[in-house]
Amino acid sequence: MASAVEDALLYKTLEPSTPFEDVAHNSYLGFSVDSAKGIMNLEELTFVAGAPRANHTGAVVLLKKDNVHRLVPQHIFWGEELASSFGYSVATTDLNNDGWTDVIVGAPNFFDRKAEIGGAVYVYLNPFGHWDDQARPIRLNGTYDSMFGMTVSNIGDLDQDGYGDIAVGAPFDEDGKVFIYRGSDAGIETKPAQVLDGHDFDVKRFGYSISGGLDIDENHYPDVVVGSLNDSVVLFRSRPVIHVIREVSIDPQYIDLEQKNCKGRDGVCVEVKACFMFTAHPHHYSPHITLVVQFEADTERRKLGLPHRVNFLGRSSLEPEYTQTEEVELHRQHHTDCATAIFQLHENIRDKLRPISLAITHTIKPVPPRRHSAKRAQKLPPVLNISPSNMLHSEVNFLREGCGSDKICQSNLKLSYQFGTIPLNSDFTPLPKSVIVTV
Ligand SMILES: [Ca+2]
Ligand SMILES: [Ca+2]
Ligand SMILES: [Ca+2]
Repeated sequence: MASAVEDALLYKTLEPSTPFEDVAHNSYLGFSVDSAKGIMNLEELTFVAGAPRANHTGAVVLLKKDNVHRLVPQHIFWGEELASSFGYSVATTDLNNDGWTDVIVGAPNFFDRKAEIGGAVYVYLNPFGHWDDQARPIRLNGTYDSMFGMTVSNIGDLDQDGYGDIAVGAPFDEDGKVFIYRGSDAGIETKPAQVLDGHDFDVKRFGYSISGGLDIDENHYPDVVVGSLNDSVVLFRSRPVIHVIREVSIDPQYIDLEQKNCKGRDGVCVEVKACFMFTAHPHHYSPHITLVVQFEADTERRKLGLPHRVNFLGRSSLEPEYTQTEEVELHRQHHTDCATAIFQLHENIRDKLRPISLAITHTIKPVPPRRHSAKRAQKLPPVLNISPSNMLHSEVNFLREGCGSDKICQSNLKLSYQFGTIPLNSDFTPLPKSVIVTV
C-alpha cells in the first residue's frame, strides 16, 4: 500500500461517465500534459491533458484537482477533424498579456489535401475563464505532411515585450522546422516571427522536441533548445532586442521652386534630419550602438522607372545621387543622436506634381567579434525590434499656387456638348463652329 506522502502526489482522473465518456476510453488521455494558473480561475492550478484519440478527432481536457486528489474535468476542447490527433501536444502561456493563460493545442495529423495543409495548431485565447462560451480558436497551418504541431512549446517571452511567445515543431517539413510565433495584444501574430530550419544545422527531423523558457547565458532573454531524431540538440540563444525611437524633420516642409535657398550655392535645397534613440530590456542593458542611417529620395518615382530629381550634397562618391548614408552614435539607452542630409533639386525639373518621396532606413552596424573570447559564450549583439519597420517613409510636396491649404490640386473639368447624328445616305454636316467645349 502506498504511503500517505506518495498518495498525496497521485491524482486520479474519474471513471468514465457522461459527458466525459468518450475522452476516458482508449483516448490516450495524458499523452500530453501541461498545467498553469489562470486557465479556469486566476488563483487556481488547472491541468491541461491531451487525449489525441478521443472520439477519433482528439480532445484536450481541462482538469481541476479536488480535495480528495481527484482530477475533475472542467472543460473539453474537441478536435475538428477525424484522426487529426488533436491534443498530441499542448502548451500554456499568456499570449495577449491579459493575465489569463491561453491554451495552445497541436494536431499534427490534421489534413487538408486541397489546401495542402498537413498539421495544425489551435490557439485558444482565454475568455476570462468562461470556456463554455466556446471561444473560437485561431488555427495555424503547417505544410503538407510536415507534422506541424507535433510539438508546441511555451518558450517564455522571447523578445521581452510582455507577450508570451510559442514555438511549434514540424519535424517532417523537409529536414524539420521550428516556427516561432509572437504573442500580441490581439492574441498571436499568425505569421511566424522566425523559422528555424534543420537544414541550416545539418540536422534531420529537427523540431521533434522543443524546450524553452530558460535563460542559459543570463542575458535576461529566455533561450530555446530544439531536439531532433538525429542525435543532435541545437541551442538558440536569444539576442537582446532594442526599440529604436526616431523623429524626422524636413525643412522646408514644402518646396518652393521660386526660393533659391541652398547655402553657398544656387538652387533649391531640402534638409532632412533624423534623430534616433533606443530603449531595451532590462534597463541596465545599455550598449553603445552605431546605427547606419540611409536616406533615399524619389523612391516612388524610381519605382515607376522614372529618373530621380535630386542630388544629396553630402553623399560619398560611391553612392548614387539619390542616397546618402550617415551614422549615428547611441552611447546608451535614451541617448539621442541625429543625422542630417541635404538634397538639392535638379535644375529645370518637369514633374512638379509628384512629391519627393523619402525612405529613411536604419540598421545596426555590426561589431566584429573579439578573437580572444572565442571559447566563452560571447555576448550576443542586439537586434532591432521586428516592428515598426526600420524603414520610415515620408514625402516633401511642392508648393502649389491656388490649390488651397491642403496643397492637393483637384481638377475641375467641365464639359458642355451638343449631340448630332448623321442621317443615312446623306452627306456629313459638321457641327456649327459656334459650339464651344469649355474645360
Ligand atoms: Ca491571455
Ligand atoms: Ca514576446
Ligand atoms: Ca538568454
